[in-house]
Amino acid sequence: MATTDTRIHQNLIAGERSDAASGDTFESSSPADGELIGVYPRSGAEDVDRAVAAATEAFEEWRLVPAPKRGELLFRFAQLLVEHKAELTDLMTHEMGKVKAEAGGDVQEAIDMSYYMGGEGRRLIGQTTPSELQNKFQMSVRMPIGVIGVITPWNFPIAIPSWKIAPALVAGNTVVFKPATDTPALGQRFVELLVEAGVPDGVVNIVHGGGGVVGQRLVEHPDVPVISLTGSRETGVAVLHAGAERLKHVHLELGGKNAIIVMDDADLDLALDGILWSAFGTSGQRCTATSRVIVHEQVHDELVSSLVDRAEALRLGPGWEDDTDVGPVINGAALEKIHSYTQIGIDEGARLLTGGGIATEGDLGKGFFYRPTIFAGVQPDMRIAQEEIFGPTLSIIRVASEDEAVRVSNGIRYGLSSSIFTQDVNRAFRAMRDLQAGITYINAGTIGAEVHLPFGGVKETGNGHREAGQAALDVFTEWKSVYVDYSGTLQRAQIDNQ
Ligand code: UN1
Repeated sequence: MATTDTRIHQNLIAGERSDAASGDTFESSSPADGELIGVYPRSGAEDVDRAVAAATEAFEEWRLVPAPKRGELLFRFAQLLVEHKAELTDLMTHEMGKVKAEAGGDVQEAIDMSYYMGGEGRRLIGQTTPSELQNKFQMSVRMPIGVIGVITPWNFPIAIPSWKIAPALVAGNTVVFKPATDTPALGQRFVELLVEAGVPDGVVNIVHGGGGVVGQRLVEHPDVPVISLTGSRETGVAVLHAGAERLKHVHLELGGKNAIIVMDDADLDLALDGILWSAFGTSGQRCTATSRVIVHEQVHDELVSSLVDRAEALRLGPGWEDDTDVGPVINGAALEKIHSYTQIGIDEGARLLTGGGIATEGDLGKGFFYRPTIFAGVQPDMRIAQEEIFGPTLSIIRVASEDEAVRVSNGIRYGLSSSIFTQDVNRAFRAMRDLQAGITYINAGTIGAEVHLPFGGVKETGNGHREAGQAALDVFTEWKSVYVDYSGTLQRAQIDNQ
């Protein structure tokens, strides 16, 4: 099977494949069973420099390709993703670990984004406005910026690169792409399909390697004016600091500690479905995952007991098996971190209702599996209710009112996604207004964003930018205002119109 071949891979720079200048490599292996997926270059600063030089050179032609043509390339890419969906889905279950249905959804999100951004090639809409003077015309247009440094995480290894690379390309920029070291094979396939779709040499370059070296050099490189990063809060802060020296545009998509509120009038079966899906889908490794449930005391006991039953019925296993509900977590360090939070929760006095352990029976012992974990009796200020664990760990917080529920939901440093289950339309609208988050769901869990609306968070989830939708273009373009005076005389704005 192609996905189990041990193949040696290379960077792609200026349309040519190359090893790291140092010759160093690293391996990608499956979190489900340790199978070797591939060997990739462990690149260094000089490899990044070559890629940036190639992207800088390619920018001069690419920015002049008419935007509809750039969009057509994305349509071809989307079509190739459709054709390769099964292969990419299978590879994702092996390399990243998520279950088949979710892996297919990840690829589908990239298909949707590529079609959506392809269509932007015929829009990229600016504004025309009247002038305050006669015989003068004015408009604003979006301009490409240059070389975009794209640094992506392993949890959405096909979708997230598309969120950044598709808008970057349609707007006329070129790209140096560093995929996560846990999912290089998927990053590589993504770029190979772009090449097959006809992306010119140097327009998209991939440089494999660690964040400390490749990412760092990209962030510091004087010829990379924009960095788009999805990652941890800590990495985001470091990138922002490093980019500040050159006044770079730094687009950050960081953590979450998202809550589902369940009110006393909620459809509890629906809420249970939403919680299970949002808390344990992708083994909780989404920035939009639900890690807190804030439940009204009237329905607390009923909800919690059904939730525990349903969580215990989830089957752990490799993502490629049809009956797996929950796949592995990404690596040994993640497993340890997640497990350490179980001890933290116990030490803080929360009640561990289920899970809380590493699963090792049978073949699970070959991978990084953690049991779906539920704590009750959680206080809003406990570390397990404040810090992003990025695993299948859920904290239940009991509240007495809608006000308290909203206050607790907001009482964190992050602000990505939020949700309320209620049948009361007035409550739903108040929640829409009052929940401090970039995304609010009514009667649905905290995951399920679509590509044509802005995606991102408030507070420390980011720095104000958005991905997806038209909003993404703001990251990858600069506005230029153009004034055309056809009066043949000097007309002074703010003076000659008096
Ligand atoms: C992420 O977790 O980094 O809404 C992205 C969702 C997905 C995207 C998640 N469409 O959960």
